[in-house]
Amino acid sequence: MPHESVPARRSLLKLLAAAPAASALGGLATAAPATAATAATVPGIVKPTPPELFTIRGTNAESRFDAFRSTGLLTPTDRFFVRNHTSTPVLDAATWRLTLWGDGLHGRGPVHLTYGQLRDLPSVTRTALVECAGNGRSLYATQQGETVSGTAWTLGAVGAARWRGARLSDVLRRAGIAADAVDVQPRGLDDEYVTGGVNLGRVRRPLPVAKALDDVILAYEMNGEPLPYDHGYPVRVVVPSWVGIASVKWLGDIEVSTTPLSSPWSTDHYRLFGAAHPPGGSAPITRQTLKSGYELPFGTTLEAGRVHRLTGRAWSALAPVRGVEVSTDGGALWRPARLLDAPRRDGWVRWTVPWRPRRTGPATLLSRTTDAAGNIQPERAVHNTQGYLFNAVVRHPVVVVRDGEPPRTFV
Ligand SMILES: Nc1nc2c(c(=O)[nH]1)N[C@H]1C(S)=C(S)[C@@H](COP(=O)(O)O)O[C@H]1N2
Ligand SMILES: [Mo]
Repeated sequence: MPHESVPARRSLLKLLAAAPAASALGGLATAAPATAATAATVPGIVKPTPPELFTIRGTNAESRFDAFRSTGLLTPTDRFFVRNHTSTPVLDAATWRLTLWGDGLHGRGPVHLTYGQLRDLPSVTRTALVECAGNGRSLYATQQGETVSGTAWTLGAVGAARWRGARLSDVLRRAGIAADAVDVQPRGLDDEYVTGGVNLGRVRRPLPVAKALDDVILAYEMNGEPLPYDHGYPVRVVVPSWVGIASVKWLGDIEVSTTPLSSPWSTDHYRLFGAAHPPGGSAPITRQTLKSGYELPFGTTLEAGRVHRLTGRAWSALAPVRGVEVSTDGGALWRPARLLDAPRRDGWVRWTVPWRPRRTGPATLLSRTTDAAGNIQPERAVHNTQGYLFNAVVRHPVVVVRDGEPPRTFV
């Protein structure tokens, strides 16, 4: 467990990163923690992102999938991926307001809610994964030889947390949502996003009323603590089973509309474009897909002649996981892995399989999820130009070495 071997400096950073808790309870000043001078930070991300837990990709921090090995069903904040279009704003719950507005409200005028008023509404607690639509994107290139644009995630743009908050449906009803409202559009308080010289405005994406009234949460707690700054403090949207972009962080306002809404995040991005898709692109993507992965670094070494207890995770946004099969010989022979958790919706299951490699040299480990709706990870994912929804079986390279050879990592 590499994260536990790093000495005291980390505990100090953890304390600093826990600042939202103090500010929510005691009204302390909410200045950004003074971690900028340490190596383990990324500009724009407040919490430490040490290399044993994260891979930095621009303004984003990808979780190392092998760092999930020592965790349970929930992903601790210290290793939960961060996807920021710009940078984490350090907001103050005491002055925060949520504004609901638009022609889809009875009263027409805007409605405001304070943090206290939101917390006074009945709360719900549920586990849900947040997973970027582009999780696994780099595998389109490395595994399928296809060109895609966007952040080159491997498998670590996903995490599971226990979210507590108010139901979006309660908030919408309280604000007076009209019967003929069709879309709502949450928007973040982070900076406007400028890309290729074009200002796309603040991060926002329409959500159909049917989903908004179903199981969406306005979350103020993550794993029993106030939301960390990087994950949306003081309030974020959590849209279970949908692509991560729907779960808007640092929520500031929600437009409620009787006509369909759009944003660059539902028109130019987060649709499927390419030869296999309709000419103008698919409808905006909604649900995530299914995946699985080994909790090992790519290219890691394993000793020949001894039994390795390989572990991994499997998840599906479409139905509970039914089973996981693995192959340790590049896909010729498959056998079932043992599931360590009862499959449930919106979570992942841990699995394990023993492997005693005999021959030294490169080997390819594969894993394949099947879910209760009969979905199964295909051999190839259907290409789309922006590399969304990668669902294919991942070919995980390892190197088997002779007993006693010093461990090395081949990338
Ligand atoms: N306001 C705001 N919300 C946002 C984003 C953002 O940059 N700004 N990124 C989105 C994307 S693309 C993803 S995948 C998830 C990531 O959530 P996390 O950083 O808490 O893991 O947040 C979403 N919500
Ligand atoms: Mo994302």
